[in-house]
Amino acid sequence: MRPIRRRGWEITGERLTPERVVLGRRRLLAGLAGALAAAPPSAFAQGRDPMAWWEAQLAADPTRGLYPAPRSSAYPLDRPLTEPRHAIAYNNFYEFGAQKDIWRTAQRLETRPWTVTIDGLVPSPRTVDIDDLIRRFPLEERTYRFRCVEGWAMAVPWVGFPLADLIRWVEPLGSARYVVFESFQNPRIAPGFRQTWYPWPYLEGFTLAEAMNELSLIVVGIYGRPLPPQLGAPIRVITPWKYGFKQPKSVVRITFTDRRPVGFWERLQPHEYGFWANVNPAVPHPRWSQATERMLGTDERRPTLIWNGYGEWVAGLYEGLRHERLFA
Ligand SMILES: Nc1nc2c(c(=O)[nH]1)N[C@H]1C(S)=C(S)[C@@H](COP(=O)(O)O)O[C@H]1N2
Ligand SMILES: [Mo]
Repeated sequence: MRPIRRRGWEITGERLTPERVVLGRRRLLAGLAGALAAAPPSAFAQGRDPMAWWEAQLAADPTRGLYPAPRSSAYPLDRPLTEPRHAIAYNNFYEFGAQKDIWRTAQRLETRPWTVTIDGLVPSPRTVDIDDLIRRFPLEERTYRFRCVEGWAMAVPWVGFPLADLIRWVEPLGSARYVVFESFQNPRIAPGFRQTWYPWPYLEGFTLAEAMNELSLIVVGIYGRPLPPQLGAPIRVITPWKYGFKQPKSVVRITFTDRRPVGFWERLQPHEYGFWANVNPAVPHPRWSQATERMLGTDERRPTLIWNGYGEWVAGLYEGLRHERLFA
């Protein structure tokens, strides 16, 4: 944990590790003990190269034959793609720890067998095997910008299918107004669950209109391959106009509901994180400016784009909602 020595405006959120709660000393010590106890004993012996790990996993992945997926030209980028080695080694995945280098611990995630339960306000709740789910919809590749609320950003080719396709398949009841995504919860493999002050499981939700937007993607791959565990294998959500914390990894449950969900970070720090969390350079986080962002793997800072540059697709979703806290 880093103490805050300067005011938020003078330092970026990234350096403040902002998504961490300001913990009491006792909790901090308990957390450290838990993390040490759960550290894989042979972690160092297993190698320090995340690309090599990823390579090794591919051979066993039952969906590898679905790649490469055709790239959609509808979502051009205004910047170079982030190099894979940076995107796969600088992550937020609090189940595996609150540092950015959790990639190695995340290799403990067992991504097969894996099922996703779809329930709530649907005519027929179901639990589907991940490989059946992935094969049900045609995969495509899309290059998207990605922006973490901490001030770092990347541009990556995701592989997946529109969330709208899944929703049309499930045909939620007319009373459904939100869709909620819940991440895996297995304390046996992930040390973060011992940090009991976090409101596990990680979950986030969207209005049905947001979820049906053509940009909303169910993601199963990146850079022409299945996702590595640290990026949320075997299945995650991407809504590129929102801050990264709105986009749960390693999803096991998709629930349709008529009640607005309170997400993981909103539950933890409601004065800092809200339901909408749309990217906006003009609305600072309570502890730092959002005017610029750093591209992963570089020292380059770029101006943050309103709606992360996706206003053409999504601004209309929020007309008439100006009284809401749309940008935090
Ligand atoms: N289950 C889960 N999903 C999560 C998180 C997390 O800690 N746990 N972190 C979120 C945050 S804050 C960000 S910025 C992105 C990071 O995605 P990446 O590591 O693939 O870049 O994942 C989001 N989804
Ligand atoms: Mo984030």
